[in-house]
Amino acid sequence: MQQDILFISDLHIGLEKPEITQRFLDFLKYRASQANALYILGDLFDAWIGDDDPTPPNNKIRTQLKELVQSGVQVFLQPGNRDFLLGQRFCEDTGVILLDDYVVIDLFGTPTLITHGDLLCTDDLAYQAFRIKSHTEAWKNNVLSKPLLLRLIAARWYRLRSYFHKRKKSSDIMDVNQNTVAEKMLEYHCYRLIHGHTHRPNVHNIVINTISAQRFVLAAWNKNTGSVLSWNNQGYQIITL
Ligand SMILES: [Mn+2]
Repeated sequence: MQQDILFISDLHIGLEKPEITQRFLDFLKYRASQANALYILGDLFDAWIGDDDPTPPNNKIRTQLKELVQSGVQVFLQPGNRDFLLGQRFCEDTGVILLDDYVVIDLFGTPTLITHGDLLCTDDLAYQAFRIKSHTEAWKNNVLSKPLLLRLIAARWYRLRSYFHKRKKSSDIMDVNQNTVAEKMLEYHCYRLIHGHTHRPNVHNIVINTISAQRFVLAAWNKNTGSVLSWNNQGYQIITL
């Protein structure tokens, strides 16, 4: 046991990206199994259209996560903007614990705020409006009650649309809003924040009300590499897979 706590996000796993799936399965088996806990901070999947979707590689991932949990490693999952429909059944299947959008954890003595990161991008008004709508029970129930095939088609369409939308938006809008970051850290009394979503990996040293704080931005995984933030009682390191 290396007695560390691992953070990952933005793997965007999907059928057409087998390299990322394989790297994740290997990571669970050989690296996460040595840790105390694993936090997945959203967008593990590129799209999640319901816990009943058996499209590969969903079942392989369910099985490997379950094995990890059964071996004694706690696995926590925060929903991202792509996989916020992950639900109770997925948790029952895997033993993974689903977390709220904002959670404070005790990271070796330092209260640390974790979140996917999309809620911090408050300059993107259109997205935030969609987010409010799509997170209502009525919206989710409406989607999840549709036949699986219809949801599969809709997801393809949605991803295509989102791809073109993203290209139109200015890159500032796609990043976090600094005031929102400060507000949230103050609200949760945390001077350390870990999030993903923006695909702009970095460690930002900031000052909030004269107190120095840190904002860790996790890296997205891609075809060639994966990134893991690892903490132990000595500090942190960023592992490249
Ligand atoms: Mn995201």
